[in-house]
Amino acid sequence: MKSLTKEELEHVKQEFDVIDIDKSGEISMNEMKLFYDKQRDETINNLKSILDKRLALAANDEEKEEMASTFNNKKDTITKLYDGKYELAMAGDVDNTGTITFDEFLCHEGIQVLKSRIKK
Ligand SMILES: [Ca+2]
Repeated sequence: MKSLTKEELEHVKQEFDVIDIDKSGEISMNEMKLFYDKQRDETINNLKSILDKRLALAANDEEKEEMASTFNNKKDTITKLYDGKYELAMAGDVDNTGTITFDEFLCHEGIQVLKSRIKK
């Protein structure tokens, strides 16, 4: 039976504390949403700045339109991705209280850590 190392456990705890904005010891749906919305916005903003640089170099309007449409498609994909991550994270609320306790978070995140270990 594999278990998390002290460092991995510490990392999960740190992540929990980042999401638990009001430090109540539980992650509310709102806190979880904010966490993933922030990641989503950062990802989209990065893409947007790449788009802006490429638009400046575009040869013509047609190319610009194509770039903008590719960007919009990616934006939709990213939005769906983070909505999915949020849904998945809240599915960790096994006792249906509407909040994620550290134990629930650890169950969900701990599995991700162990999975990533297998991939290595
Ligand atoms: Ca909280």
